[in-house]
Amino acid sequence: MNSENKKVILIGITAIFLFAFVPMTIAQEVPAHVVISEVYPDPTVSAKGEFVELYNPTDNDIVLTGCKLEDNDGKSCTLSGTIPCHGFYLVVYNNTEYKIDNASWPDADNTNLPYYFLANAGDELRLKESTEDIN
Ligand SMILES: [Ca+2]
Ligand SMILES: [Ca+2]
Repeated sequence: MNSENKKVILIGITAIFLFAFVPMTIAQEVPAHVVISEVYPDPTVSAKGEFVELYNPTDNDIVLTGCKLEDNDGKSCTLSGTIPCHGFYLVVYNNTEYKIDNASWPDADNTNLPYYFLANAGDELRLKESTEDIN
Protein backbone atom coordinates (compact mmCIF):
# COMPACT_ATOMS: atom_id res chain seq x y z
CA MET A 1 0.00 0.00 0.00
CA ASN A 2 1.46 3.33 -1.01
CA SER A 3 1.35 6.41 1.22
CA GLU A 4 -1.41 8.04 -0.87
CA ASN A 5 -3.75 5.08 -0.17
CA LYS A 6 -2.90 5.24 3.56
CA LYS A 7 -3.86 8.93 3.59
CA VAL A 8 -7.23 8.18 1.94
CA ILE A 9 -7.96 5.41 4.44
CA LEU A 10 -6.97 7.67 7.35
CA ILE A 11 -9.23 10.51 6.12
CA GLY A 12 -12.08 7.99 5.67
CA ILE A 13 -11.69 6.68 9.23
CA THR A 14 -11.57 10.25 10.58
CA ALA A 15 -14.78 11.13 8.71
CA ILE A 16 -16.54 8.05 10.12
CA PHE A 17 -15.57 9.09 13.66
CA LEU A 18 -16.75 12.68 13.10
CA PHE A 19 -20.14 11.65 11.71
CA ALA A 20 -20.57 8.93 14.32
CA PHE A 21 -19.88 11.10 17.37
CA VAL A 22 -20.83 14.71 16.57
CA PRO A 23 -24.65 14.24 16.58
CA MET A 24 -24.52 12.29 19.86
CA THR A 25 -22.44 15.05 21.50
CA ILE A 26 -24.92 17.74 20.42
CA ALA A 27 -27.88 15.71 21.70
CA GLN A 28 -26.29 15.39 25.13
CA GLU A 29 -25.70 19.15 25.43
CA VAL A 30 -29.38 20.20 25.05
CA PRO A 31 -30.81 20.74 28.54
CA ALA A 32 -34.32 19.45 29.27
CA HIS A 33 -35.49 22.76 30.74
CA VAL A 34 -35.78 26.49 30.05
CA VAL A 35 -32.44 28.32 30.07
CA ILE A 36 -31.32 31.93 30.44
CA SER A 37 -30.10 32.56 26.89
CA GLU A 38 -29.12 36.25 26.98
CA VAL A 39 -28.70 38.99 29.58
CA TYR A 40 -28.34 42.70 28.78
CA PRO A 41 -27.19 44.30 32.06
CA ASP A 42 -25.63 47.55 30.84
CA PRO A 43 -27.77 49.33 28.23
CA THR A 44 -26.25 52.25 26.34
CA VAL A 45 -28.98 54.82 27.10
CA SER A 46 -30.82 53.89 30.31
CA ALA A 47 -30.90 51.19 33.00
CA LYS A 48 -34.56 50.83 32.01
CA GLY A 49 -33.27 49.09 28.88
CA GLU A 50 -32.05 45.99 30.73
CA PHE A 51 -33.45 42.67 29.55
CA VAL A 52 -33.29 38.93 30.19
CA GLU A 53 -34.09 36.46 27.44
CA LEU A 54 -35.14 32.87 28.14
CA TYR A 55 -35.06 30.00 25.66
CA ASN A 56 -36.94 26.71 25.64
CA PRO A 57 -34.67 24.12 23.94
CA THR A 58 -37.13 21.26 24.48
CA ASP A 59 -39.76 19.80 22.11
CA ASN A 60 -42.61 20.78 24.47
CA ASP A 61 -44.22 24.10 25.40
CA ILE A 62 -43.45 24.98 29.04
CA VAL A 63 -45.80 26.88 31.37
CA LEU A 64 -43.84 29.49 33.35
CA THR A 65 -46.45 30.05 36.06
CA GLY A 66 -44.71 29.59 39.40
CA CYS A 67 -41.30 30.43 37.93
CA LYS A 68 -39.28 33.55 38.69
CA LEU A 69 -35.96 35.26 38.06
CA GLU A 70 -34.04 36.04 41.20
CA ASP A 71 -30.80 37.94 41.78
CA ASN A 72 -28.31 38.04 44.62
CA ASP A 73 -29.72 41.16 46.30
CA GLY A 74 -33.17 39.79 47.09
CA LYS A 75 -34.96 41.17 44.03
CA SER A 76 -37.17 38.90 41.96
CA CYS A 77 -39.33 38.95 38.86
CA THR A 78 -42.45 36.82 38.52
CA LEU A 79 -42.92 35.00 35.22
CA SER A 80 -46.20 33.93 33.64
CA GLY A 81 -47.60 32.49 30.44
CA THR A 82 -46.06 29.83 28.25
CA ILE A 83 -42.74 29.64 26.44
CA PRO A 84 -43.22 27.68 23.21
CA CYS A 85 -40.98 24.74 22.29
CA HIS A 86 -37.75 26.07 20.71
CA GLY A 87 -39.04 29.59 21.43
CA PHE A 88 -37.87 32.67 23.31
CA TYR A 89 -39.39 34.70 26.16
CA LEU A 90 -38.23 38.28 26.69
CA VAL A 91 -38.37 39.97 30.11
CA VAL A 92 -37.90 43.76 30.40
CA TYR A 93 -38.59 46.65 32.80
CA ASN A 94 -40.46 48.70 30.23
CA ASN A 95 -41.39 47.63 26.72
CA THR A 96 -40.68 51.07 25.20
CA GLU A 97 -37.55 52.00 27.19
CA TYR A 98 -35.67 48.81 26.37
CA LYS A 99 -36.02 49.45 22.64
CA ILE A 100 -34.23 52.81 22.91
CA ASP A 101 -30.93 50.96 22.39
CA ASN A 102 -32.30 49.20 19.31
CA ALA A 103 -35.73 50.00 17.87
CA SER A 104 -35.82 46.75 15.89
CA TRP A 105 -35.85 44.51 18.98
CA PRO A 106 -39.06 42.49 19.39
CA ASP A 107 -41.84 43.26 21.86
CA ALA A 108 -41.34 41.82 25.32
CA ASP A 109 -43.34 38.92 26.72
CA ASN A 110 -43.09 40.21 30.30
CA THR A 111 -42.53 43.71 31.77
CA ASN A 112 -42.04 42.71 35.43
CA LEU A 113 -38.25 43.16 35.49
CA PRO A 114 -37.46 45.38 38.53
CA TYR A 115 -35.72 48.72 37.87
CA TYR A 116 -31.91 48.32 38.16
CA PHE A 117 -32.32 44.54 38.43
CA LEU A 118 -29.07 43.72 36.63
CA ALA A 119 -25.91 45.17 38.09
CA ASN A 120 -23.45 46.08 35.34
CA ALA A 121 -20.86 43.74 36.87
CA GLY A 122 -20.73 41.01 39.49
CA ASP A 123 -24.45 40.22 39.59
CA GLU A 124 -25.95 36.75 39.83
CA LEU A 125 -29.16 35.66 38.14
CA ARG A 126 -31.14 32.48 38.75
CA LEU A 127 -34.21 31.03 37.09
CA LYS A 128 -36.28 29.26 39.73
CA GLU A 129 -39.39 27.14 39.79
CA SER A 130 -40.96 27.55 43.21
CA THR A 131 -37.81 27.35 45.37
CA GLU A 132 -35.67 25.14 43.12
CA ASP A 133 -33.00 26.50 40.78
CA ILE A 134 -33.61 25.66 37.13
CA ASN A 135 -30.73 27.62 35.59
CA1 LIG B 1 -27.62 47.58 34.86
CA1 LIG C 1 -29.06 42.57 40.81
